[in-house]
Amino acid sequence: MLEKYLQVHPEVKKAIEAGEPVVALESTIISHGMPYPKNVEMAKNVSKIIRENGAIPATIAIIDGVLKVGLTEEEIEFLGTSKDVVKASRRDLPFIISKKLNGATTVATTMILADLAGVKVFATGGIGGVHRGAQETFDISADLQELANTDVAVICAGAKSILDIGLTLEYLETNGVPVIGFGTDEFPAFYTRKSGFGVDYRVDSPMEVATALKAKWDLNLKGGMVIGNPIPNEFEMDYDTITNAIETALKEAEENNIAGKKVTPFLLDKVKTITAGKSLESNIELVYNNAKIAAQIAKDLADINK
Ligand code: PSU
Ligand code: MN
Repeated sequence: MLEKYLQVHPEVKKAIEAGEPVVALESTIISHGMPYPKNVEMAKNVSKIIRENGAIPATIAIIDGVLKVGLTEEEIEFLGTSKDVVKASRRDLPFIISKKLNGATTVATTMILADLAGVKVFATGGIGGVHRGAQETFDISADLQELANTDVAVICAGAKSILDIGLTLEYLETNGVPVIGFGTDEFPAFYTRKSGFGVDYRVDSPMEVATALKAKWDLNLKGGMVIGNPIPNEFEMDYDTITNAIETALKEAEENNIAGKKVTPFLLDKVKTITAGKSLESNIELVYNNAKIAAQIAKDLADINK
């Protein structure tokens, strides 16, 4: 039944069946999160980094209505250049299939498809969350509900302060989603290493994360885990520069009545322009750093499951 919709790349399929480590990657970051050609360059390098760290990369997207786990370089190039790609969250899936569209998967949808294929570890840049002003707008990313329900671990550099980080953490707490600091006691804020908010647990090794994940799922404590891995020191942005850029971007979004799924891509693009591309460089570097740790976690998880 599943095969009717889902196509797992042969190399990825072989690895999953053999219990070898696989790391899922999202595609909204390629189509809506970064401009061409940096997006495609980033996506290819991320796959390379995952291989260098002993796991198989599986970039996830929907091509002509087919759910794909593991893309070819041509498919990555297509997603990075085509204007015809829908930002696909959970509710879009049935229609992207029925209308045979192309879809880029958000964190939420990447988790769903990874789980369907049997991939448990996923690396990205940042998760969606509770937006500032959500008390009025109700703008809360579907990523958070997915983390509550779907058994996939997400390695990210925290949440950007385009979001309300405090409310995002409260939401995750309510929904029973563990929030971990990898080598830190603070939840990272994407472009910066610190957010001013603590994490539930600090862990200092990939094996410790793998052990906790195994325990969680052995006990059927459904849902994911957020592993916050701070951006490396040398790529961190200046706090005032990024804070000012985000404030300006938020103001422009409001003035232009940007709403719904357009909000996050709009803000990312504005921040990039305001910082003259510096935020994009930081964004790319933190994804690489997450890919590396995710591959190591996937490896340790595969080892303890053998
Ligand atoms: N944060 C980034 N880059 C991104 C995204 C978030 O730095 O590309 C994307 C991810 O795919 C995430 C999605 O799942 O935005 C969240 O969108 P929304 O806020 O509309 O749920
Ligand atoms: Mn939203």
